[in-house]
Amino acid sequence: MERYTGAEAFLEILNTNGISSVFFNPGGDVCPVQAAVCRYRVAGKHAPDMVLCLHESVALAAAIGHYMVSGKPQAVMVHSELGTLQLAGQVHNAQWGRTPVVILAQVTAGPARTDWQKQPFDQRIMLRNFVKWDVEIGPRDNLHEKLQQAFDVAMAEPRGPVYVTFTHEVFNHPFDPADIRKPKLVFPAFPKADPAVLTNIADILLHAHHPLIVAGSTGRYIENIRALTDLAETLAAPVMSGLTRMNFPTTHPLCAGIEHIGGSRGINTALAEADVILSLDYDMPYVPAAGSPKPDAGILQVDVDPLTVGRPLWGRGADIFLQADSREAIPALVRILRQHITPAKKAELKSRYALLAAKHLRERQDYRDMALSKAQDSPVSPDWLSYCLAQIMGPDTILVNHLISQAASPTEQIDRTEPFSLLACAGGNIGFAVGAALGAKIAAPDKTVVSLLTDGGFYWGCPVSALWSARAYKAPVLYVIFNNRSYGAIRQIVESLSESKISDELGFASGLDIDPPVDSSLVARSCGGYGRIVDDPAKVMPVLKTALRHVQNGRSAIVDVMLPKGV
Ligand SMILES: Cc1ncc(C[n+]2csc(CCOP(=O)(O)OP(=O)(O)O)c2C)c(N)n1
Repeated sequence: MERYTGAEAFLEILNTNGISSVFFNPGGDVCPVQAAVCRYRVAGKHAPDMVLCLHESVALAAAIGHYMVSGKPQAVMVHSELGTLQLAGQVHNAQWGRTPVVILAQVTAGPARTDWQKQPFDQRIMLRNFVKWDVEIGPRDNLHEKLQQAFDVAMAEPRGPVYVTFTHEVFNHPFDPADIRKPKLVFPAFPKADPAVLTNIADILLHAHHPLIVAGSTGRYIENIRALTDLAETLAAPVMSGLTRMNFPTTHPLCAGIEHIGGSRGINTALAEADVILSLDYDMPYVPAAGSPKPDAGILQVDVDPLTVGRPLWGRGADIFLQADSREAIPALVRILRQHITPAKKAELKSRYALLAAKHLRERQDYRDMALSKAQDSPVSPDWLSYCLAQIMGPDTILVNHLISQAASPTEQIDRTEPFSLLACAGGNIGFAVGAALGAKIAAPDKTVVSLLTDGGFYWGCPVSALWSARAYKAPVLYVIFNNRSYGAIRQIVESLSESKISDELGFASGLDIDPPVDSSLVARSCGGYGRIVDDPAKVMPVLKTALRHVQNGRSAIVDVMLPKGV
């Protein structure tokens, strides 16, 4: 009789949920699944690709990157408590990024094991602060039903990670295929946005002099990009896009830019100038004090999770909280606005549109001029580097952007217009961009993926692990390091606290600088990639072009550009 175990049932669930890649790092507990994949392959049956990641945090970062491009639920397998601990800060990033990922690990602790306080050992407590749901599957559970429930919970809005532990028997035991029912893959619908509340929102927006729309993750649904454009044009309101998604084309005359978190340019002025802010699917986690909205600005928060349960918001509440699915709420708001716009209002909005369009044009020209004026700066200017990147990237290129001190430069220089062509980290763990770019490339093998990262982010991101997987799974990425040889953000804080100019000596003495830097070109070469360190501004463009050619020919590349130190 054909062998059919829990592991086969697991593969069936992955297949029906459209999971094409399992990002994993094994222990004995994953072996039954690896063995089932072998049996499936020998039998010519479809099983997902098992993408071996040499570090678990890369596995989870890759899953986040894959989801942000594919929109599909993700599965990550790690070895018991040891692998779980290695997932590290990516769990936080998955939570903040609302990533529907099911993380699976076996429980190895027997019933007699306790913690230091003599309480029963609870493996799931490790991730409980970050996940929507944690559950254990035991031998008496129907694996199929419980696992499907885990994927359903992860995918239901607001999406988020789920931690599933399982006992040793679960994947090894015979499983009756008759117990497998095709899942319905239907997620709970949200009640329609309350028309009275939407009418109120429309009224407030129409009376505002400087309304601003802020879109956080609306672009996770492709239809929202068109709908948001309709909304902005109907209201003649600028749109500031959150940095984690392509929500609104930067080339649109109403684009007020992509949010950047402090960094080289300080604050986004759009937030500080608005009298009413319509916040769509936006957490506002980092709004720095200086860039916060005016104290009397109206805040209208529309989100599937308007109170952002489990994640701190920005500490000042809102005038309206509306729980709604933006796919339904944005077009509904557009309809209401259109009904309420009088001919006089229409004329007013038309002139506001013209002013905003002129401002947009001016700003873009200023950005270009600024970058070009720095073309010869040595050390290399991040604006010049971003300008050069813009020249080698097509609209379809997927940009994985995790810069900190230079956050503003690429948002100003590199246009993003196509759905899913931008992804960035919603959480605070900086080791995101290396693994996320790998996952994005695996999700979209025909697209070019360019990952911008800090030197700190490069080291945190376990580059050897990610580059090994990129090579093995034919998922080459162009990594560009904006290298300031320092923990620049921390340096700024220490500089202000110490009230002293941080010299090289002080930077080293206080543990701020990562200098001398690691020779990343050797890291690239050790993993079969192309690597170059660039400190001459004239070499930036030619090296980027060469690196891109290597990537298009199947090799990952690291271009490590030396910028001014510490800033
Ligand atoms: C995993 C992790 N550890 C520590 C921090 C705290 N932290 C915030 S910014 C920063 C410095 C980041 O340096 P780098 O990534 O090189 O970027 P830069 O500030 O130089 O632009 C640190 C250590 C963090 N956010 N994430």
